[in-house]
Amino acid sequence: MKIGITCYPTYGGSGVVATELGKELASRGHDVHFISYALPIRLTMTDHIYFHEVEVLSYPLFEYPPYDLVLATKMAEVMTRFELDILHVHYAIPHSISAYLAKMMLRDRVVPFVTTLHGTDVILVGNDRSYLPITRFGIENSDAVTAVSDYLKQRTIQDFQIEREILVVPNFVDCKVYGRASDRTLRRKFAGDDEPVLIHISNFRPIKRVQDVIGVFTRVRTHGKARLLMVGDGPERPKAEWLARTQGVADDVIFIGKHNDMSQFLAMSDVLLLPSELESFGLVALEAMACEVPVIATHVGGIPEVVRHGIDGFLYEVGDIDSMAEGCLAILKTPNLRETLGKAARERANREFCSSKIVLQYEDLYHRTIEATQRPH
Ligand code: GMT
Repeated sequence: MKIGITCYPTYGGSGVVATELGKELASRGHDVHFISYALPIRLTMTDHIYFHEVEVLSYPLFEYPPYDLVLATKMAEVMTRFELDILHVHYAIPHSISAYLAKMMLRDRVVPFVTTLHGTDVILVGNDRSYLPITRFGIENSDAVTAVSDYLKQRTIQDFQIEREILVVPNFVDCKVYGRASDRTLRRKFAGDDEPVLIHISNFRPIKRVQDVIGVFTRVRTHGKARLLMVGDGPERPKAEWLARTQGVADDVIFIGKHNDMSQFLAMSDVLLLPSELESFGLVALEAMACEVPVIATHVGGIPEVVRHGIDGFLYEVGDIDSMAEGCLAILKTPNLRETLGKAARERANREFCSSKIVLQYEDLYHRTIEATQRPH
């Protein structure tokens, strides 16, 4: 197939999922055309992968340059020139609207589009009445819609009064790339052999509650040596750095910043901390599980569909940092518990969320959607 993919190219789960999906599809022989304003961060140009940059013209009249229109124009151009069979957009706003416009612009052919909902697109927009009608329009007029968890599907149906079918296709991980590291060289750069390594990876937005990450670590640190790796960057990073200083743990908290390869940090860590206020899926939890890293997270959104409490890690109420610290200490101090949880987590990631299996679901959906579009109504 010839498949177009549009996503946000910046750091964030939706762009990562779109990029990994495109790479998998290309490795299976499909031609994959990425259409975005920059090269997605994890994208490497290999056979069958193409990138089309959307360049936004600025003009003094435009206080807000209309990216969605330029994107629609580029989508229509790529659809025609490369004879795309289907377009897959990740994140409803504005991508599904641009895809709809592009589809309408074509005269000779119909190129269907699939919209994948990732979470903040629906949940934040759902709370903002100014975007709600256009988001609902995009969802209703997509040729197929998927959501990354059952939670997100139900939330979308409820918030937008959607009646059309929404298919749940969970996020996935490449279990060949994500796994436990046997070589301790990288780990020794950050921690002594007697120091467990806790890790947090995010875009440091308020929804991630980085203050709770520092709070949990501070409590764990009072019971013995430990180190915390903070990977990523975003608006709450200064607050996290300040808290680490004021709570007296700054020497043991390492802020790594943005990085393209998270797998190497997860592969050497002992516990992942994900105390988010909300996650529609929690991709980083799945990536940690594939690396045999137990997860301490919140019982919110789609996280319980990924992490099983007491089997792959432990789930708590939002803000309950005392219990999270207790769970963390149990993992670190109970003999073999980290290994037992880690092995169960890896086994689940491999069995339920392996990229090779999930990509087949998308391929099947593309075939069905193309076929339905060609069928006379
Ligand atoms: O979590 C973020 O702020 C980034 C956001 C995104 O749009 O990239 O992540 C969302 O999509 C990810 C990939 O499907 C999910 O794993 C995250 O749970 C989801 N974030 C939220 O729902 C807050």
